[in-house]
Amino acid sequence: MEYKLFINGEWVESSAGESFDDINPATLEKIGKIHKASDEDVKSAVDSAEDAFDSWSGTPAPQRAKILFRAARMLEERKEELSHLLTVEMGKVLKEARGDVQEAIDMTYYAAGEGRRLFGETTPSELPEKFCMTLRRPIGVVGLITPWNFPIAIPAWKIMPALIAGNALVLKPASDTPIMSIELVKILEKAGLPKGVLNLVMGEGSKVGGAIVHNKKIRAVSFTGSLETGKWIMSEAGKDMKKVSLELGGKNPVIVMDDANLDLAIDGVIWGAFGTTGQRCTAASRVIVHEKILPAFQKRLVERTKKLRLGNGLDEAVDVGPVINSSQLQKIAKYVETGKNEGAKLALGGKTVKPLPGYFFEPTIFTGVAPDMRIAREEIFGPVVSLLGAGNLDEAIHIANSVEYGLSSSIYTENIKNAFKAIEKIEAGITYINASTIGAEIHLPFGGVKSTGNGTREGGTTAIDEFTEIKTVYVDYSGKLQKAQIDIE
Ligand code: UN1
Repeated sequence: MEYKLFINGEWVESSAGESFDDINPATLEKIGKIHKASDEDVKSAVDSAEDAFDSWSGTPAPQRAKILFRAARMLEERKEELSHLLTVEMGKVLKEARGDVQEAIDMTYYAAGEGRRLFGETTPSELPEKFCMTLRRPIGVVGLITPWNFPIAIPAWKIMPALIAGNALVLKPASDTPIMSIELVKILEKAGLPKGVLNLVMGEGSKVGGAIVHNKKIRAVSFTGSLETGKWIMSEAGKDMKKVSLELGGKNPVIVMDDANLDLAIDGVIWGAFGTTGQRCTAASRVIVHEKILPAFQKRLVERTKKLRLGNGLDEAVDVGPVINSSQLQKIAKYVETGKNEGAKLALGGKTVKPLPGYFFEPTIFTGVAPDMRIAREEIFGPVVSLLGAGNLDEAIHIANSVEYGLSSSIYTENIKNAFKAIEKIEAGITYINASTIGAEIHLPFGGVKSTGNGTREGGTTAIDEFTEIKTVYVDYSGKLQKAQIDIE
């Protein structure tokens, strides 16, 4: 199958005649030939978004919402087929692929509902016969750059709130998973989105992403991906005062207290660490266990993890799919070497395996990990989890906070005091009590503190904040000059 760029409502070929292959990471079969955008293609995409902006932003939001509601219904009808395609393209097991598509459905309905809200505020004036309010305006042409680990959910998280707010968009999906974005764009096209409102360009982040970030007509950039790229985008976009929202890495801790329900904690750690083959920003990558229960916890975790089945995600009996590509596989293997050299002990896994020709890595558990080791501080983005010991809750929270990231976090405890202390003290955008670090729902804010982001949040009503500007309006109907701060008693 050949997949073209979508510019100004047309599916067009790469103007440079360039393309790249989309590969199934489980089987290494080629599933598509993807057209690669040239600088000129990115420019046309941005120009057509700019042309479409006036009429789209002038369309009443409840009318924009009708298109989103239609798209949501189409996504729902095609859920099973899209989930299948998602597993083939990205590798996550079918059950999780269905979750990914469901997250896109949920976000599309949620954003569509915002079409009849998009609330501003009203508040009294300090002066008589004067009315004060705020309203939301779209930002303009917005660039969206999305990762491969949630190939349809994350594009939907960005596209839907941005559209309902009245922006015109240029989307660049990750080169490992462009087909899911292409399908999403096709659905929006069929649902009646006017031409030019959403444009799709594929290609390398450094080139195509760079061309988006550097285009003067782009007023905002929303990016999910690595810290390194996020820093680059922030500094480049900052030169033109573009609004930037960043959703970067995580090194998410699970604290397991000595009063925890151990079965529950083990279920949560396995799901958090090895679900999606550990390829979530929210993955549980550090488990900080109370020393009293550490040996028992470790033994049971290893026993349970051994039972996980690796293979093609299309097989419903498989628990863990492949990692996305060979460079990720090498990166994970390198981190395992680093962990061993740093003195951590491998309690399970640690090797590349070949149940199929694709990129598979065993679920891996490190014990005896010290907080200053690289495997305890850096994002691995693979099926590798580190166990650390702590003598009490304060120490556990201290370790939890000792990394640069702050996305998700979790504590297992039956003690309400411990739970609330964790809520208060853990430096993270998300804290789960007696649940794993993954499982965010679309109608709540999603994002993190410290190097995980720049203070914005996706999802929830905060998604609307990400994609709107606030206009403050004063209406003086007194018919005379009234001076704020001065004409007061
Ligand atoms: C991500 O890993 O980038 O909470 C997003 C979760 C999912 C979203 C993860 N709902 O893990």
